[in-house]
Amino acid sequence: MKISQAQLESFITIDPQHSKSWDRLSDQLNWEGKDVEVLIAKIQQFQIAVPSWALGAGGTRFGRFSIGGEPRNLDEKLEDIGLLAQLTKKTDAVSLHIPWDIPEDPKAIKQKASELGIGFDAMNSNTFQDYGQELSYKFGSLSNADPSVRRQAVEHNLHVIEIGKSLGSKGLTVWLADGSNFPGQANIRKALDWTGQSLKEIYSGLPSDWKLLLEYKPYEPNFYHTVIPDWGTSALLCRELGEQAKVLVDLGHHLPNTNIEQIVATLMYQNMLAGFHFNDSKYGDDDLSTGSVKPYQLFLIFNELIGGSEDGVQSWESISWMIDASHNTKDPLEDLIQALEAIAVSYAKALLIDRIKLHECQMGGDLVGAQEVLQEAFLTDVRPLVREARLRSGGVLSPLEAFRKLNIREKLVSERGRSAQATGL
Ligand SMILES: [Mn+2]
Repeated sequence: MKISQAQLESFITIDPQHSKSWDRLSDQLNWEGKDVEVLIAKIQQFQIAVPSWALGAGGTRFGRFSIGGEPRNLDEKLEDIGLLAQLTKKTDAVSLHIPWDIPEDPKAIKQKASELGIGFDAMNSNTFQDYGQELSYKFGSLSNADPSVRRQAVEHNLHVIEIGKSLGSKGLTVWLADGSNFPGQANIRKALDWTGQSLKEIYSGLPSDWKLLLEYKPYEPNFYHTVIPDWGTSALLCRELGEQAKVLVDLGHHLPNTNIEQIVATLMYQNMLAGFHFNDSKYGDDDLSTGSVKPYQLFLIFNELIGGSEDGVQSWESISWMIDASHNTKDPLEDLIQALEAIAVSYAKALLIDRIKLHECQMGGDLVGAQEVLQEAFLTDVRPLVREARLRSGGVLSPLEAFRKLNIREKLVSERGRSAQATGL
């Protein structure tokens, strides 16, 4: 389904409440010497990809509760992202998961996506689950002790690149579930070596204008050792591959209290940051809505991202942005609307940081002043700025309100059925 312009009209009209709050905030920003038009343009340009697996209700190992009206095929997944794009103007790309999203007719899918204003972000391969392939990944894929399993996993990734090429994607994301559950089970050094060799074969099939995004994760689904547990191991492997390979940071893939903004700063320092998978967590890879638990951490991450790009160590444009969360108790579309909003708000707050003053405080050892500079920006209510940017892009004032008042979920349920479950993960 697509929302007609007429339906959207009542959510776009000038709202006196918004006008008042926007007048107040823009006056304040002008007074502080900030260029409001530049801020708006930056927020408008910032687009975050949505993965196909975030459109259905996720599950846990204990079960899955369907939300109803979930997309049943790739066409419907694109339609859902089209809806999000219409309302929020904050997403313009989908990240596909192979084998679940293999297009029967790539040309037709590409056409449909472009009609919805959607492009194809990085492709995702699957070597963490057996899904009809010949050899099992029970004991690993790219790191498997059996060379024929490694070969199969390499071939799969090369196949994913081919599918991506037919759709206009420019990236391959590799998340490796490989590892071991018990001490002694795997030869840790050899598993890493085999992984490096397998990745080299995949990398050699990468088109020259693509990038390889290599993810890391400390534990789960393996609980004793993970082959690529941290950013350092990922960076080490990327270094061996070449310039097109960079480290992908998934916010949920860290042990509790890890200083993620430091990892971002360190990777940018080496021009090694491939991109982000946004989500939030309390304990582990919880896949909670971005910004729901630690909004200050997200703001500090954006502080490093903006600082690194403004200082010229790594360009903003070279970084990929994606949401990677799939919650099991929320309406997935409402969850994504909230996440897109939280990301935009964090980014907007970080844009307000007085970087000259922060630099002076850092150089002068004024730690109190530095904290004030950061919190001054963080505590500013930037929602009128984010709304104004969205309205000017043709989005609605409040995407969540529009989603609910237009009864979009009910319409999807009647169109697709109460028990329609999204395909894939
Ligand atoms: Mn991820």
